[in-house]
Amino acid sequence: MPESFPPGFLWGAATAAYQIEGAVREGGRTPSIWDTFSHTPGKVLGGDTGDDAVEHYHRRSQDVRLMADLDLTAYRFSVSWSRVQPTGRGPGVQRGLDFYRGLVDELLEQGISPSLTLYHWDLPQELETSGGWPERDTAYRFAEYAQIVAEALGDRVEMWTTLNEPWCSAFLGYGSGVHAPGRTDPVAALRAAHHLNLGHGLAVQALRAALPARARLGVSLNPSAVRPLSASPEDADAQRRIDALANRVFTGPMLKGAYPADLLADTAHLTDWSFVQDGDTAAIKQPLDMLGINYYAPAVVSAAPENAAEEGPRNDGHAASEHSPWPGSESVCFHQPPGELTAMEWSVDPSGLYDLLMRYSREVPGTALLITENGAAYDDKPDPEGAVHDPDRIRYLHGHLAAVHRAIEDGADVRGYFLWSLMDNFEWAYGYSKRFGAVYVDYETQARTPKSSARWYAQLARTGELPGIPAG
Ligand code: IFM
Repeated sequence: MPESFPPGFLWGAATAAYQIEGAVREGGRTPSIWDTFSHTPGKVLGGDTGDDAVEHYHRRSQDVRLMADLDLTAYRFSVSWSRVQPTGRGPGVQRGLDFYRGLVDELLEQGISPSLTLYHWDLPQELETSGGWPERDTAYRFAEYAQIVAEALGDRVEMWTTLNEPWCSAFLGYGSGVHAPGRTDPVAALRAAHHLNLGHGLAVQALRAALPARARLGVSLNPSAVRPLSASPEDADAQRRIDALANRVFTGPMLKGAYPADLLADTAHLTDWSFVQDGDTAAIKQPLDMLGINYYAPAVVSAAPENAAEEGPRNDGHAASEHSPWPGSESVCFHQPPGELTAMEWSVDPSGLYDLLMRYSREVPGTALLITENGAAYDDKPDPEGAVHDPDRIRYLHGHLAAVHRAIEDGADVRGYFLWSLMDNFEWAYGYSKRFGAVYVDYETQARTPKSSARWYAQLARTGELPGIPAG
């Protein structure tokens, strides 16, 4: 029997503004932290930037037709904050808002449900210059921006996500410095995490006030499926520490209304957390209609061995840095699980996705789950006829979708799946060297070619039944 998904299950693909739009100086847009960072020598592989990206700003209609051709029923995109509210303060800019209005209208004409993410890492540079996410004011600015977008698009968008992967914004942006703005201060990273949480809570309140009752609100986290290397108590403690810093630092306040006591204890030598003011955790814990889960690979951790200094670089799946993104738990070791790897050197292990879906089904019963990102990078190349065959990606997707199906059978309320990514794009610190797309982009000509995985996924979107893995 083929694995069938529930009727109405959303079959989508996801992108993010800075990774695809380009046109960074058009329509009144001002620089974001990623413009500054990518133009700083040595920060992005090959000196790549998102200046042109894949020219989606100018190829929007072509890209929507491509989605329709692939039978997608949903599309997840993010809004560039500095395109719609340049500098992050003051009124919205119609030209910027019109771009997204046009995008949404074209999607709706094709029967594709838009899913809008307000923040996918591109803070207006001026707000960073004023202190960025480590400063409380940024949370208020974010809520104001959310209201502007809600007033402009609330009549036509039903699915709203506040933040995408706030862990990356806080800990890669301010801790290890491998993402914009490239700061390497563990306390700034913890402060940023709190103000991202606060921004989320304030934005949900602003969205609820501005949007019609039918709007569905959520957040997309990248929870870590973190596993201990051994059954030792030391490795169990390493797992607990990373679970606190990767997962519960966000789910604690957002879903349960409190920071976990063990997180506060693990970081007490760095900060007393007095930046959390009275009423903050109540403001952060807002009822959510859906929880977005972004999943790529699990993490395997252990306590630091005696000879930790000789261990070599920490292998936690993120771009290498001499600064840790794990404040207070810098000594925890990350291990490469055995088995198949993607081009990111991330292991292929769908059981991590299953485990996360079951975990959050238990922890937040009554909240629908969405897989808001899942996918893999491979070194795709066109054959002499120009076709792009990516059997590894088909196998990756098949395995992960079978895990989603199993979770649904076991009671998880999963409503949709967004493949990362619709098309090849700017992969942050790795520039254009890593291809996650279901659609191949020739960066010289900007021509788009659906890979064989895109056709495979289209069949799934059309039928709701998981296709087999093609032979050969
Ligand atoms: O490309 C990113 C995306 O922007 C956020 N989630 C992970 C993807 C792959 O690294």
